[in-house]
Amino acid sequence: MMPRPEINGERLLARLDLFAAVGATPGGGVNRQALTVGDREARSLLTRLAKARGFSVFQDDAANLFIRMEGRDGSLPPLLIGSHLDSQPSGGRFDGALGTLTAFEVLESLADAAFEPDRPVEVVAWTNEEGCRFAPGCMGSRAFVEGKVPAEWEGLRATDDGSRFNDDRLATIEALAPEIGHRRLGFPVAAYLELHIEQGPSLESAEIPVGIVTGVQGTRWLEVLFEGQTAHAGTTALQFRRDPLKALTRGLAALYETVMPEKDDARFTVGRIAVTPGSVNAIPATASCTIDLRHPDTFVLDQLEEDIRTQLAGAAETESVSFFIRKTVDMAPVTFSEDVVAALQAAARTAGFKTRSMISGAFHDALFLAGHAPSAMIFVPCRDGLSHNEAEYVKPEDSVAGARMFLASVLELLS
Ligand code: HGY
Ligand code: MN
Ligand code: MN
Ligand code: MN
Repeated sequence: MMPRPEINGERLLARLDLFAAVGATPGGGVNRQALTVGDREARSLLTRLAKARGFSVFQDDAANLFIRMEGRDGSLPPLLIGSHLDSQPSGGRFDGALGTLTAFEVLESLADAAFEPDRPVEVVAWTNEEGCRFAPGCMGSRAFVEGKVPAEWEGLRATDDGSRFNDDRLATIEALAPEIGHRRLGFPVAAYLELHIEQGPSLESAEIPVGIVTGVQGTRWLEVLFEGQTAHAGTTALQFRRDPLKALTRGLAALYETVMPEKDDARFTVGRIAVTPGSVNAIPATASCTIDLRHPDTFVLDQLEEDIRTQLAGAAETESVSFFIRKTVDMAPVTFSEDVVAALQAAARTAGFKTRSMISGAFHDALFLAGHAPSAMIFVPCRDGLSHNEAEYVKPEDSVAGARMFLASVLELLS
């Protein structure tokens, strides 16, 4: 009788420490932005670990990284599990990495028990989930589902050093090419499962170790630009100014004070703001910002997007400046597969976990995979629900419990 696969908690926790050292920041977090040296170092580390276990490793034209365990019938579409290794510039050591490393720990625990699944099981580390260095987010999973690298990404420039997306994508592929195989973009997948930290407070406050994620809310990113006239700060009377920053701040104040509070389940964030020419004694020529807008309901997103355009255009008119707005990301809300959610609920019963069903406030690669294969997610609690912050933290016992739930779910999906 084959031993039942077991998670090796110590091994997982040691791996989390190992990867937390890649791109480590002084504040205890990580800066492993997509397609940078830090991202490549994490990919190379995971590749070395995978090859040491005898798994085969591949990448595709979007630099997605795959680790394959063979099954009895290699022609069957694999069960795909994973997340991402790229991070925010002041990111935490668990966002993405926990999901990727628990997926790898599941593969290792299957191998430890000489478990031979009917179908292959593959771990994936998706390219550029975060979208902060190159927008949009979830580039790797989107390209995988679409089967191509979208042409409009050709000209993309990195927000940190201005490098070209394609240059960094190809350099990342090149870096591992001698050691691993290459595959075409996109292949049939039996089901996709991703574990991730909740990045919100509800599991921790309810003291529930496992969230069963039934869907993801919608996300839209907008880029806003006001153009006025730069002039002397000391000699230009207020009534003769065409000040784009005054228009931007007036418009944002209206959105913060009146529009957004009416929809308390909406999420409105201005993450980046810039002024040119940026001289202390010159009225700005331009003022620009990014907007991240989220809500579970597409109709409400449409309404809020309309309100944003109206408020900002009105502020531009009041200040006699030009106004431009561009949508760069539009991720519609998704509902995950009822069958996979049911398998997670069955696994939680088998493994003895109390769970809570919830939708995700953050977007994830599973949002795109949901359009390609039956998909769902598992959440684990993180301290104070804090994420996209160097202080992001998951209790060791919660990381291990999440991995055990992940293994139980994989065994359920393979049964
Ligand atoms: O922004 C997001 O929702 C994801 O965490 N990158
Ligand atoms: Mn993430
Ligand atoms: Mn993130
Ligand atoms: Mn994600």
